[in-house]
Amino acid sequence: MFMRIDHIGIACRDLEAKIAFFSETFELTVVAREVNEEQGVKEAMLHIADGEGGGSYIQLLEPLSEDSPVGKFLAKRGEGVHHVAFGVPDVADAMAKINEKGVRLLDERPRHGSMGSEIAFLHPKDVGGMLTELVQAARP
Ligand code: V0V
Ligand code: CO
Repeated sequence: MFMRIDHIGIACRDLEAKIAFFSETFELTVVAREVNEEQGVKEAMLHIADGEGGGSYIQLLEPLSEDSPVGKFLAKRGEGVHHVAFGVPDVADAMAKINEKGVRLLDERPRHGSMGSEIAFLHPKDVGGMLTELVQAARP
């Protein structure tokens, strides 16, 4: 079902400062920047590698408001790893198969994600405490 790790999402207070740190320290290139109102984030994707069905990235996330998912996470836990996203061939199909196994979905249908992807989240309490995202990358 999972083809690769699509991205690791990192919650940060100052997106520009973290972009500078990650790109300079690890020699990574920013390939996309987006404001996603629905998810309450301003985010940047730093490219690591290319894989089957899409690439692998670090996703830096700054909240648009305190009551957004990332805003609440920062208040509760501070900066750090917020979620792990796995690449799947078909997000709706993966959602159905995973939900059948008793894992709660946080989305009833796929949402718009970074770089034209289709995404959905799984409840962290059902995945060993890890907020998990499914990503179907945009077709090239
Ligand atoms: C909360 N919890 C987490 C967590 N956030 N555990 C692990 N990782 C996280 N990131 C724990 C929290 O400590 C609580 O456990 C429990 O889950 C319920 O959390 P809560 O604080 O009561 O509830 P909320 O209101 O903070 O909601 C948490 C959830 C919410 C996960 C339901 O953040 C959500 O719906 N997230 C999905 C959307 C999202 O995160 N979007 C931003 C990324 P205790 O304390 O009760 O034990 S957008 C993105 O990645 C994009 C656009 C992309 O990739 O393209
Ligand atoms: Co993400």
